[in-house]
Amino acid sequence: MKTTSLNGIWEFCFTKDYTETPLFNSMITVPGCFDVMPGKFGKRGCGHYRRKVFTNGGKIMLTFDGCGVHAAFYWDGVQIGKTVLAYNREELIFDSGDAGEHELMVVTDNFLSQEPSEQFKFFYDFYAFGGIYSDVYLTEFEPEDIRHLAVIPLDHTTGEVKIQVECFEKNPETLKIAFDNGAEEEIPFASEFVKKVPAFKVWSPETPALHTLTVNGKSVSFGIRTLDWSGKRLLLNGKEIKLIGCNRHESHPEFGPATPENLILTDLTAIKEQGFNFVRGSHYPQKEFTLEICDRIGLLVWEEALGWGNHEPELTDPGFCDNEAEQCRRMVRKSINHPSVIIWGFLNEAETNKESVRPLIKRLRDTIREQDQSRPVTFASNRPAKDCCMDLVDILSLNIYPGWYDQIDCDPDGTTLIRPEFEKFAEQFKDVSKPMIVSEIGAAAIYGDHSGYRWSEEYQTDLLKTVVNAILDMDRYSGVALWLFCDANTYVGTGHYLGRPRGFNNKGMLTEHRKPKMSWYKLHELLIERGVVQ
Ligand code: ADA
Repeated sequence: MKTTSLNGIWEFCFTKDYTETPLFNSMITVPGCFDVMPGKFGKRGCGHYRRKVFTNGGKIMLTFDGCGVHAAFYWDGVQIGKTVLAYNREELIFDSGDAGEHELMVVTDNFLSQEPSEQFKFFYDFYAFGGIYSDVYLTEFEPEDIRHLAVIPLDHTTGEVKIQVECFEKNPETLKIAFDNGAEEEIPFASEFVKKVPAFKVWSPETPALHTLTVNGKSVSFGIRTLDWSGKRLLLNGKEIKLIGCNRHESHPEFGPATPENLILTDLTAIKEQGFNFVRGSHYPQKEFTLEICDRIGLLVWEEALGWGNHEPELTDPGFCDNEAEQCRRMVRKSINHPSVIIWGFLNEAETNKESVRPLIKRLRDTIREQDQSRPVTFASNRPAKDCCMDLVDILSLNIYPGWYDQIDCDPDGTTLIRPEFEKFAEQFKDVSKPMIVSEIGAAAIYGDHSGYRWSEEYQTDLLKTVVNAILDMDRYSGVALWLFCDANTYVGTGHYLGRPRGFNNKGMLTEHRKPKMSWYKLHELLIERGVVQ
């Protein structure tokens, strides 16, 4: 099996719709969004990406790790697939024809439609960029090559792991297995079996030890750690853990979601060095590179399928439901080996106060559990007081904005609303034997506003410090993901409450160009004072 990256320079053309003939008179890099380019910023239309690919002939697999809003894929002019699942992995297996040079073309648009079945809606509070924004690669394989290898840790005290093997077309007679490039063991083929990792080390945020498993030449990296959410506390490797972290969008004004690796590494390292142990990948499946870094630096991740504020008509639409379930399936399959991923999520802030939505929530939970029972499943609810679906999932996750959206006439000090709100939910859920976390909370701050009022760096600082202190003080809460790591592109004028000055969600602790606001520094000091960071 041979995997080759198809990232790099591709021929490119932008057209305003599908009727215009593409001229391919310019170039673009892959990954690369087209609507961050000069002259195309903010435009809706189609990006046509084209390049030559050399193969040895026969069946191949092309993998696209994120493009959209919609995309169609062509090989030598023939359509080989299409997707409506932005941010999700697409694997296309087909006969590439004779050995030699071929043409690969991707046509991807950033049109937002009002169709209920659409996954990326016009009202989402983050900008829908267009293009191929993640890695593309080619895999040339033999029928018996291994397509997918999953390693699921079972016991952090014995190093036992469950291994699942899936081949491309045919199962080989035997499997040659080695851990950490050590001695090879040959066993009869099995699609699932249990092994003990020799001389294993436990993965944790403090000691993010990784292992490698190689089976018939295919290698994957994994970590040994276990999670327990059977009571009110979340346990990592048998010990209670408090998640203190933030939400992060894979976004930058100059790159959209085609964030360069250097930026991802810098963001995640900054989050870790801040003293946070947790990042919620809002609101879509995460890039491989992002998760690889989280594995390596020991940052715990909540990964979720794309969704935002979806309403009953979509949540009961068969097309939307099938797509959301397919997203959940692909997300788990893609990320199963990452020890950093400790929570699976979906459908941020859906209308989960409607009974009619329960079948979908149950379906998504079951889709995830069918593939992985080693991690808890949740969704972030912005209506916890009247939510009727939270009993279906493993963690109670609250998106609440006391001191910002709620009781907005409470000036001068909305921060006094935080603890009472936390106490209210602690009381509401006191008999529910599930961990509870605040999955979003925050306040916007315009960089440089030092008025002390709402929108100032001071107000944001006070609010976030109050939140972190309360979460650290209150036993009922297993953690918080502050909203938001850095300011991120969204829309002005789409009716978002209180508006979105500059076309950004300004609740970042850093600006969109990663300049820290006051809250970033002050929270670090607080985490030192509270003994969270040494
Ligand atoms: C919600 C939502 C976020 C963001 C936030 C806000 O909680 O989940 O994506 O829109 O509100 O800034 O209002």
